[in-house]
Amino acid sequence: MSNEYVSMWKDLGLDIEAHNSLLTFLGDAYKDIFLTQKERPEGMGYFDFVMSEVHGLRIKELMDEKLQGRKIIGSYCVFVPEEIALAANATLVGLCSGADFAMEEVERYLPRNTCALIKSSFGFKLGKVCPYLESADMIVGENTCDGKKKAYESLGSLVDNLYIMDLPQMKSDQGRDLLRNEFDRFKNAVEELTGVAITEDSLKDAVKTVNAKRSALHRLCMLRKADPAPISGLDALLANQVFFYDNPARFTESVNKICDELEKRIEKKQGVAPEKTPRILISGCPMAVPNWKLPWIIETSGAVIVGEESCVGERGVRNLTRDSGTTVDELMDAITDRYFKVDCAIFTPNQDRLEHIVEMTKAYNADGVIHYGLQFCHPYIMESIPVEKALEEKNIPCLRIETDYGMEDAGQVKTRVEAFIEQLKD
Ligand code: BJ8
Repeated sequence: MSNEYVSMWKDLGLDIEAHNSLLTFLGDAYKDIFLTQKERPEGMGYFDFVMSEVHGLRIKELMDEKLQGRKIIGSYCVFVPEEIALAANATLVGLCSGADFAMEEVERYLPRNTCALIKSSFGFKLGKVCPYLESADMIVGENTCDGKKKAYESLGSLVDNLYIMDLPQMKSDQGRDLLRNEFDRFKNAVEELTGVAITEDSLKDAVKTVNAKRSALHRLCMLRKADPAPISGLDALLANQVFFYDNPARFTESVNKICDELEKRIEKKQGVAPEKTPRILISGCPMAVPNWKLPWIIETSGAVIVGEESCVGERGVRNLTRDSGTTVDELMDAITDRYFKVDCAIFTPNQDRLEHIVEMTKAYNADGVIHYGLQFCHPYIMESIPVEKALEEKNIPCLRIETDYGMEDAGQVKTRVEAFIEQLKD
């Protein structure tokens, strides 16, 4: 690692030793899981580079942006509108993490039976290993599940720049009004942070930038309908994960480049696995870097993942924002309408999500669905039962997996996944 990065991390207050061990773990896992895959598209080279520099070059870029007066906003949820941040000269980065860290310390703040995603975020703060969190000028927490809601109360004692966004729990007119009001309040807070007033032009440009990012990922999703699958689920997940860190324009260009390559592969019937390999749709909790356990198990057990019904996946990117508004107010309405469609399991009732999972299964020619619930995540684990029922009604096989970030249950999960894949072959 270059000395320049080490001094940058020191300036950010990272624990250099702990951070080095995290980077070693990340590098090893990446090598074992991603670089051993066969027939990877050449365009994945860009994502390999991004991952090798995820705490290096990208952080340097963010620090340079800060020197030029730009602000960095960190978020834990796809409900935080990137459009508003961009329009006010700020960069939005994702802060969720997918590995256990400093767990003993974490359990001084959170009960043991808290989901791994929340614990991990605390672990990265307490262990001083997340340069994104440390470079953020504002950290946005949102009132989604009870776990996050209460955890942010404790996080407030660990950081001095926490902003809480309230969110509705029902898709009613009142729920939409609440979201619109909260987005207005967020807009005011971001303008105050950056000292930049959002204009119709800046908001329109930001909407276009984010739409382009989402469209590129959507294009990638559509190409995964092909059999043989032109890209592995692991690589597609990686692109979805990088969405939360990368420079938006560069990300869009890189994903579109991969899509060009995939189109050629599809023409030549070239795939990452032979035709008729069992095809899986994953549905459920988001998977943050480096949470690659379940996809890795699935794709080393004789199946290929063809879609993710997840916030790090289609739930996060599927809807675009109308960019036809001619005033800030109209554009804010369009942003509200777009985000109000996100069918997170914190909503009740959440029929749209059930229908969307069935739709996705058909659209991607999936043979079965694996529902991924993080242990202690009540919204998704409880909703996995209606999901399974909705799929059963359509004769779509479903396997419900409940797990965490640890590898202790990997053997057991693999056995269940293998049995499920065998059943799909019958
Ligand atoms: S919009 S899915 S990103 S809240 S896994 S912390 S739900 S107990 S992450 Fe999410 Fe926004 Fe919804 Fe998406 Fe709670 Fe469950 Fe943990 Fe979760």
